[in-house]
Amino acid sequence: MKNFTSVHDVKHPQSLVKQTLEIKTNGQRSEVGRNKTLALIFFNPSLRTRLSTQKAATNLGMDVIVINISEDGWNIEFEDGSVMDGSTQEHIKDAVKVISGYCDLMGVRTFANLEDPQEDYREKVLQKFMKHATVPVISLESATLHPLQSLTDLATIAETNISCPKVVLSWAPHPKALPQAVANSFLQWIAKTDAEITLTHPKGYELCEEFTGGATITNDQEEALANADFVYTKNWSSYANYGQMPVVENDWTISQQKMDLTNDGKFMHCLPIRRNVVATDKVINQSLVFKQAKNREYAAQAVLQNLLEEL
Ligand code: AN0
Ligand code: CP
Repeated sequence: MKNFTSVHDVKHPQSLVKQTLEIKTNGQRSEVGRNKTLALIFFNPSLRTRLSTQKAATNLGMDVIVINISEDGWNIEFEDGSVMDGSTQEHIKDAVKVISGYCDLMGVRTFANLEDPQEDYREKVLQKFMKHATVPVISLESATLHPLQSLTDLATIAETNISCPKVVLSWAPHPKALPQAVANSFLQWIAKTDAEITLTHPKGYELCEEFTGGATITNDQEEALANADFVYTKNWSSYANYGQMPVVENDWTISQQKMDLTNDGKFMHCLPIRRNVVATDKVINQSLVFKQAKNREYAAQAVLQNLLEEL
């Protein structure tokens, strides 16, 4: 594995899932990262990704340096050839080259701006890192994908040992427009498993077709939930009407009554979650969300280990 930015960077996604669970079972400590440094660059907030990746790196004996670049760094210029006489002070190509000199692996978090779909879907910021970094790049969530989360989600499903599970990906309400990254990425990874996947969302919240192949799609949430083994829930804003939030008439919050339609289904969410908006307290309290959050550490460690072995 040369970089970790999507499922396409991974030769055998199922082996990486297995490796994640082996790390969980057999203990985390190793010295494979001794004398190596991981740089974590955040353009956007994070709790889980930041701490789990940092912990995973420490488990491998690595040193970690972290910067919230939007707050602590100079204002970054992204356009090639621009005359930088305005508010930006440092060009991305210079910043990434400099960061490369301080580390052996580099992680970057950069959310969608939800204004220009072309810019987001061609991964403007992540691609600049890929272009200018001289060390492997790990996505800590990009404009359109969140592969560390998806690897974790597959491992969390796999450790329940339900074969050919029925997995539902359901849209849920949220007061602010959110990216499609978690949902896109989950679909991309779950397609590599034996799961039967149903996607449900209100009209107007269709995802980019690049990611929905192989999924059964319905606007009827209750129909989708029938007999589900896993209910993966996430809000996202419109893709077609990019970044907008078309009005939704029905109640899409996941309640206990809705979970009762499932096959004793397990509720999943990447967190952070708006309680009693996305799902009710009762549903969240009986869910897999904390297992998912903890599994982020093992997934990050599996990814770091693979990248370190190829240095
Ligand atoms: C982000 C998102 O929806 O992409 C991060 C999720 C891991 N969520 C929020 O901004 C609330
Ligand atoms: N699930 C997840 O990526 O959480 P953070 O945004 O807190 O890192």
